[in-house]
Amino acid sequence: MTIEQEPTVDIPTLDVDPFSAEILTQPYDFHEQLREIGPVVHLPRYGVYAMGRYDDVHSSLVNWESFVSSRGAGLSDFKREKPWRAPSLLLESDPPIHTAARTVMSGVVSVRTVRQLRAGFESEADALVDSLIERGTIDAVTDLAEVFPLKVFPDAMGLPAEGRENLLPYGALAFNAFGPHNALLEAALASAAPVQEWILASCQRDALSSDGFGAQIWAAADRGEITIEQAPLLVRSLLSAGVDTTVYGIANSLFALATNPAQWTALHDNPAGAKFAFDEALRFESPVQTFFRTTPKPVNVAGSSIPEDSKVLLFLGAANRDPRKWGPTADQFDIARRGGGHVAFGMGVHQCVGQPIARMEAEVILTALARKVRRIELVSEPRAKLNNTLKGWASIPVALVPR
Ligand code: Z7Z
Repeated sequence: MTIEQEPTVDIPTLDVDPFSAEILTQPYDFHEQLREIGPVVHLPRYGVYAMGRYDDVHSSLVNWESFVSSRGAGLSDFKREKPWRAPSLLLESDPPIHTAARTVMSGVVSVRTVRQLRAGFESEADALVDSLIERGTIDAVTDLAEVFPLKVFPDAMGLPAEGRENLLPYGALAFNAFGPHNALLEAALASAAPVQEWILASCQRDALSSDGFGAQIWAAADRGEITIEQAPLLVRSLLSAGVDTTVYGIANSLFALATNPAQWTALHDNPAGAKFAFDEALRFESPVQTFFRTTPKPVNVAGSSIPEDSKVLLFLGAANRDPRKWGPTADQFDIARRGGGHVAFGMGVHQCVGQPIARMEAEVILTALARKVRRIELVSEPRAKLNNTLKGWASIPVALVPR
């Protein structure tokens, strides 16, 4: 038993599977239920605790000592189960081990290093948007949101052109693997062996050009800031977390804009607002919907006592629509809101280290579109893409009407 600092209340239970196809595609009613029923909710289906209110999700993310990452950011507790791959030095670690890896990575993907890539990204974006406008009707996912990051990010990493088709399937695997061992994970695992092999090989020094992020990670190992054994794992982190997340983020932004024509018009009238539109889109439909932490000790959250050794599922997507934080229009997409403060990139010591490049990719492609496209209109039903962690689209057929 522990000494409680605060009075405790009973933790309510919800017999719902948040990883079911229904909730993965339409999570928002469930999110509301989760937020309203209490600050902490027990999900007996998986024997885990869950939070969906902004303040509680935020403070749990910041409190890395009570909500650790070293036991995995997925459902699996690394103390009890062998992870599906060697744990990430960044994601699946706590300070002080986390700190050295994080310091190297924030030097590699800094605002300064990313600034030097901007002009190149802008010409890629302009060329892509021009060719898409020429076609008129396109798929905003497979012709745009996948194409742009899959060109500029692997180039920035220093990856060769061959084999890049493995990046999206690897991301799908990594993000499905944070959830339960359901049909989605099974499907991702089915064809994963060659994909995993390619990723592993691509993390080695001689697979990477001498001027990309990959080479800079290896240079940090040469300087002794990390060990030589750690370098390929940090390259793997960028390949795991750097592609699907931005693809989903850009696609979700385009979906929100295409289905809210007045918002597109506002952006078209002021393309400099692209970066704010992206933040609001991340808040409105967060690509990373959930991940887990683990409690090494009992912990009290807003009067609810979570036992030691619990897995805790944090609903970033629910926090980002919590009316307690965002007011009565939380469910509306409004680029004038200035959605900053959302937890779509996480918060605290693990907050997305790739943010500078993710933001720059999104800003550059949305700016090019905003300048050149007067209207973006859905031409048929979008199709959702299912993933245990990511929310997004497999297909968004749109017409681009040039200015
Ligand atoms: O280090 C890694 O391999 C890594 C993988 C996934 C880092 C981060 C993520 C991740 C990103 C997990 C966003 C959840 C949400």
